[in-house]
Amino acid sequence: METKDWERFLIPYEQAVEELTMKFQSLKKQYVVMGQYSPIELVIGRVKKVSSILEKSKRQKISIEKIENEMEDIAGIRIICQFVEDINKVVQLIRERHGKDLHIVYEKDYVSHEKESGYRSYHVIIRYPVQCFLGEQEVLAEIQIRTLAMNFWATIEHSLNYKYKENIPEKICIRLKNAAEAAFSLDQEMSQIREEIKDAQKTFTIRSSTVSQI
Ligand code: 0O2
Repeated sequence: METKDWERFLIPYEQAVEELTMKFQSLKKQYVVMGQYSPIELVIGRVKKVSSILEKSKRQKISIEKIENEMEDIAGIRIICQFVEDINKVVQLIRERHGKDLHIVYEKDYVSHEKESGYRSYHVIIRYPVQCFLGEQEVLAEIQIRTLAMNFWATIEHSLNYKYKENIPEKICIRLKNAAEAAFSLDQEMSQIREEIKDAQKTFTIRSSTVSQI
């Protein structure tokens, strides 16, 4: 494909990323305005670079004609949460939208079933309709939902390892895997601390209301 063709091809993906990012950011804002805890901490969106699309199509043996129907993450949304439990809440929010403004194609749970590399994240593959110049067009998009700790690990590992797996010494891969486990332990520890704070707050509220009744 020529540069102009790629530009045209990517327009609906750019629109999908912009709309979805805005929708999830707005959802976060609504939680804040309503004075409620938001399971969404941060929303990031990106359209895959042409060089990455070509590299992935080569790696996964996807012909150029099939990219549109087979490459699921040209449009990518990343939703970052504070706590592991928030991931399920966000997935639930997305499931509630199925059949409304998006269609869930399938889900990949790399949180309970981490990848060989140590990667953890929850992926929801969706079809998202965008209104284009030539009418409605549905594009595939990947929503990745992960905690701050999972994102910290994935960002660093991606730049070090993911694309150059074969060239990274086994020793470093093992250390990266250990680091992924450490990040997950941190997530679990933070969740426990949060639960204990909640319990302490409940006890405090019950005690202070009993005192005010006396
Ligand atoms: P980008 O835009 O550079 O992040 P494959 O690419 O063949 O492994 P597939 O079949 O498309 O994967 O789906 P999968 O495994 O769910 O991976 C899709 C995306 O998840 C990747 O996109 C990464 O963003 C992320 N991911 C998956 N595995 C790992 C991992 O081991 N480490 C890190 N850091 N990220 C991972 P791309 O293609 O890398 O694109």
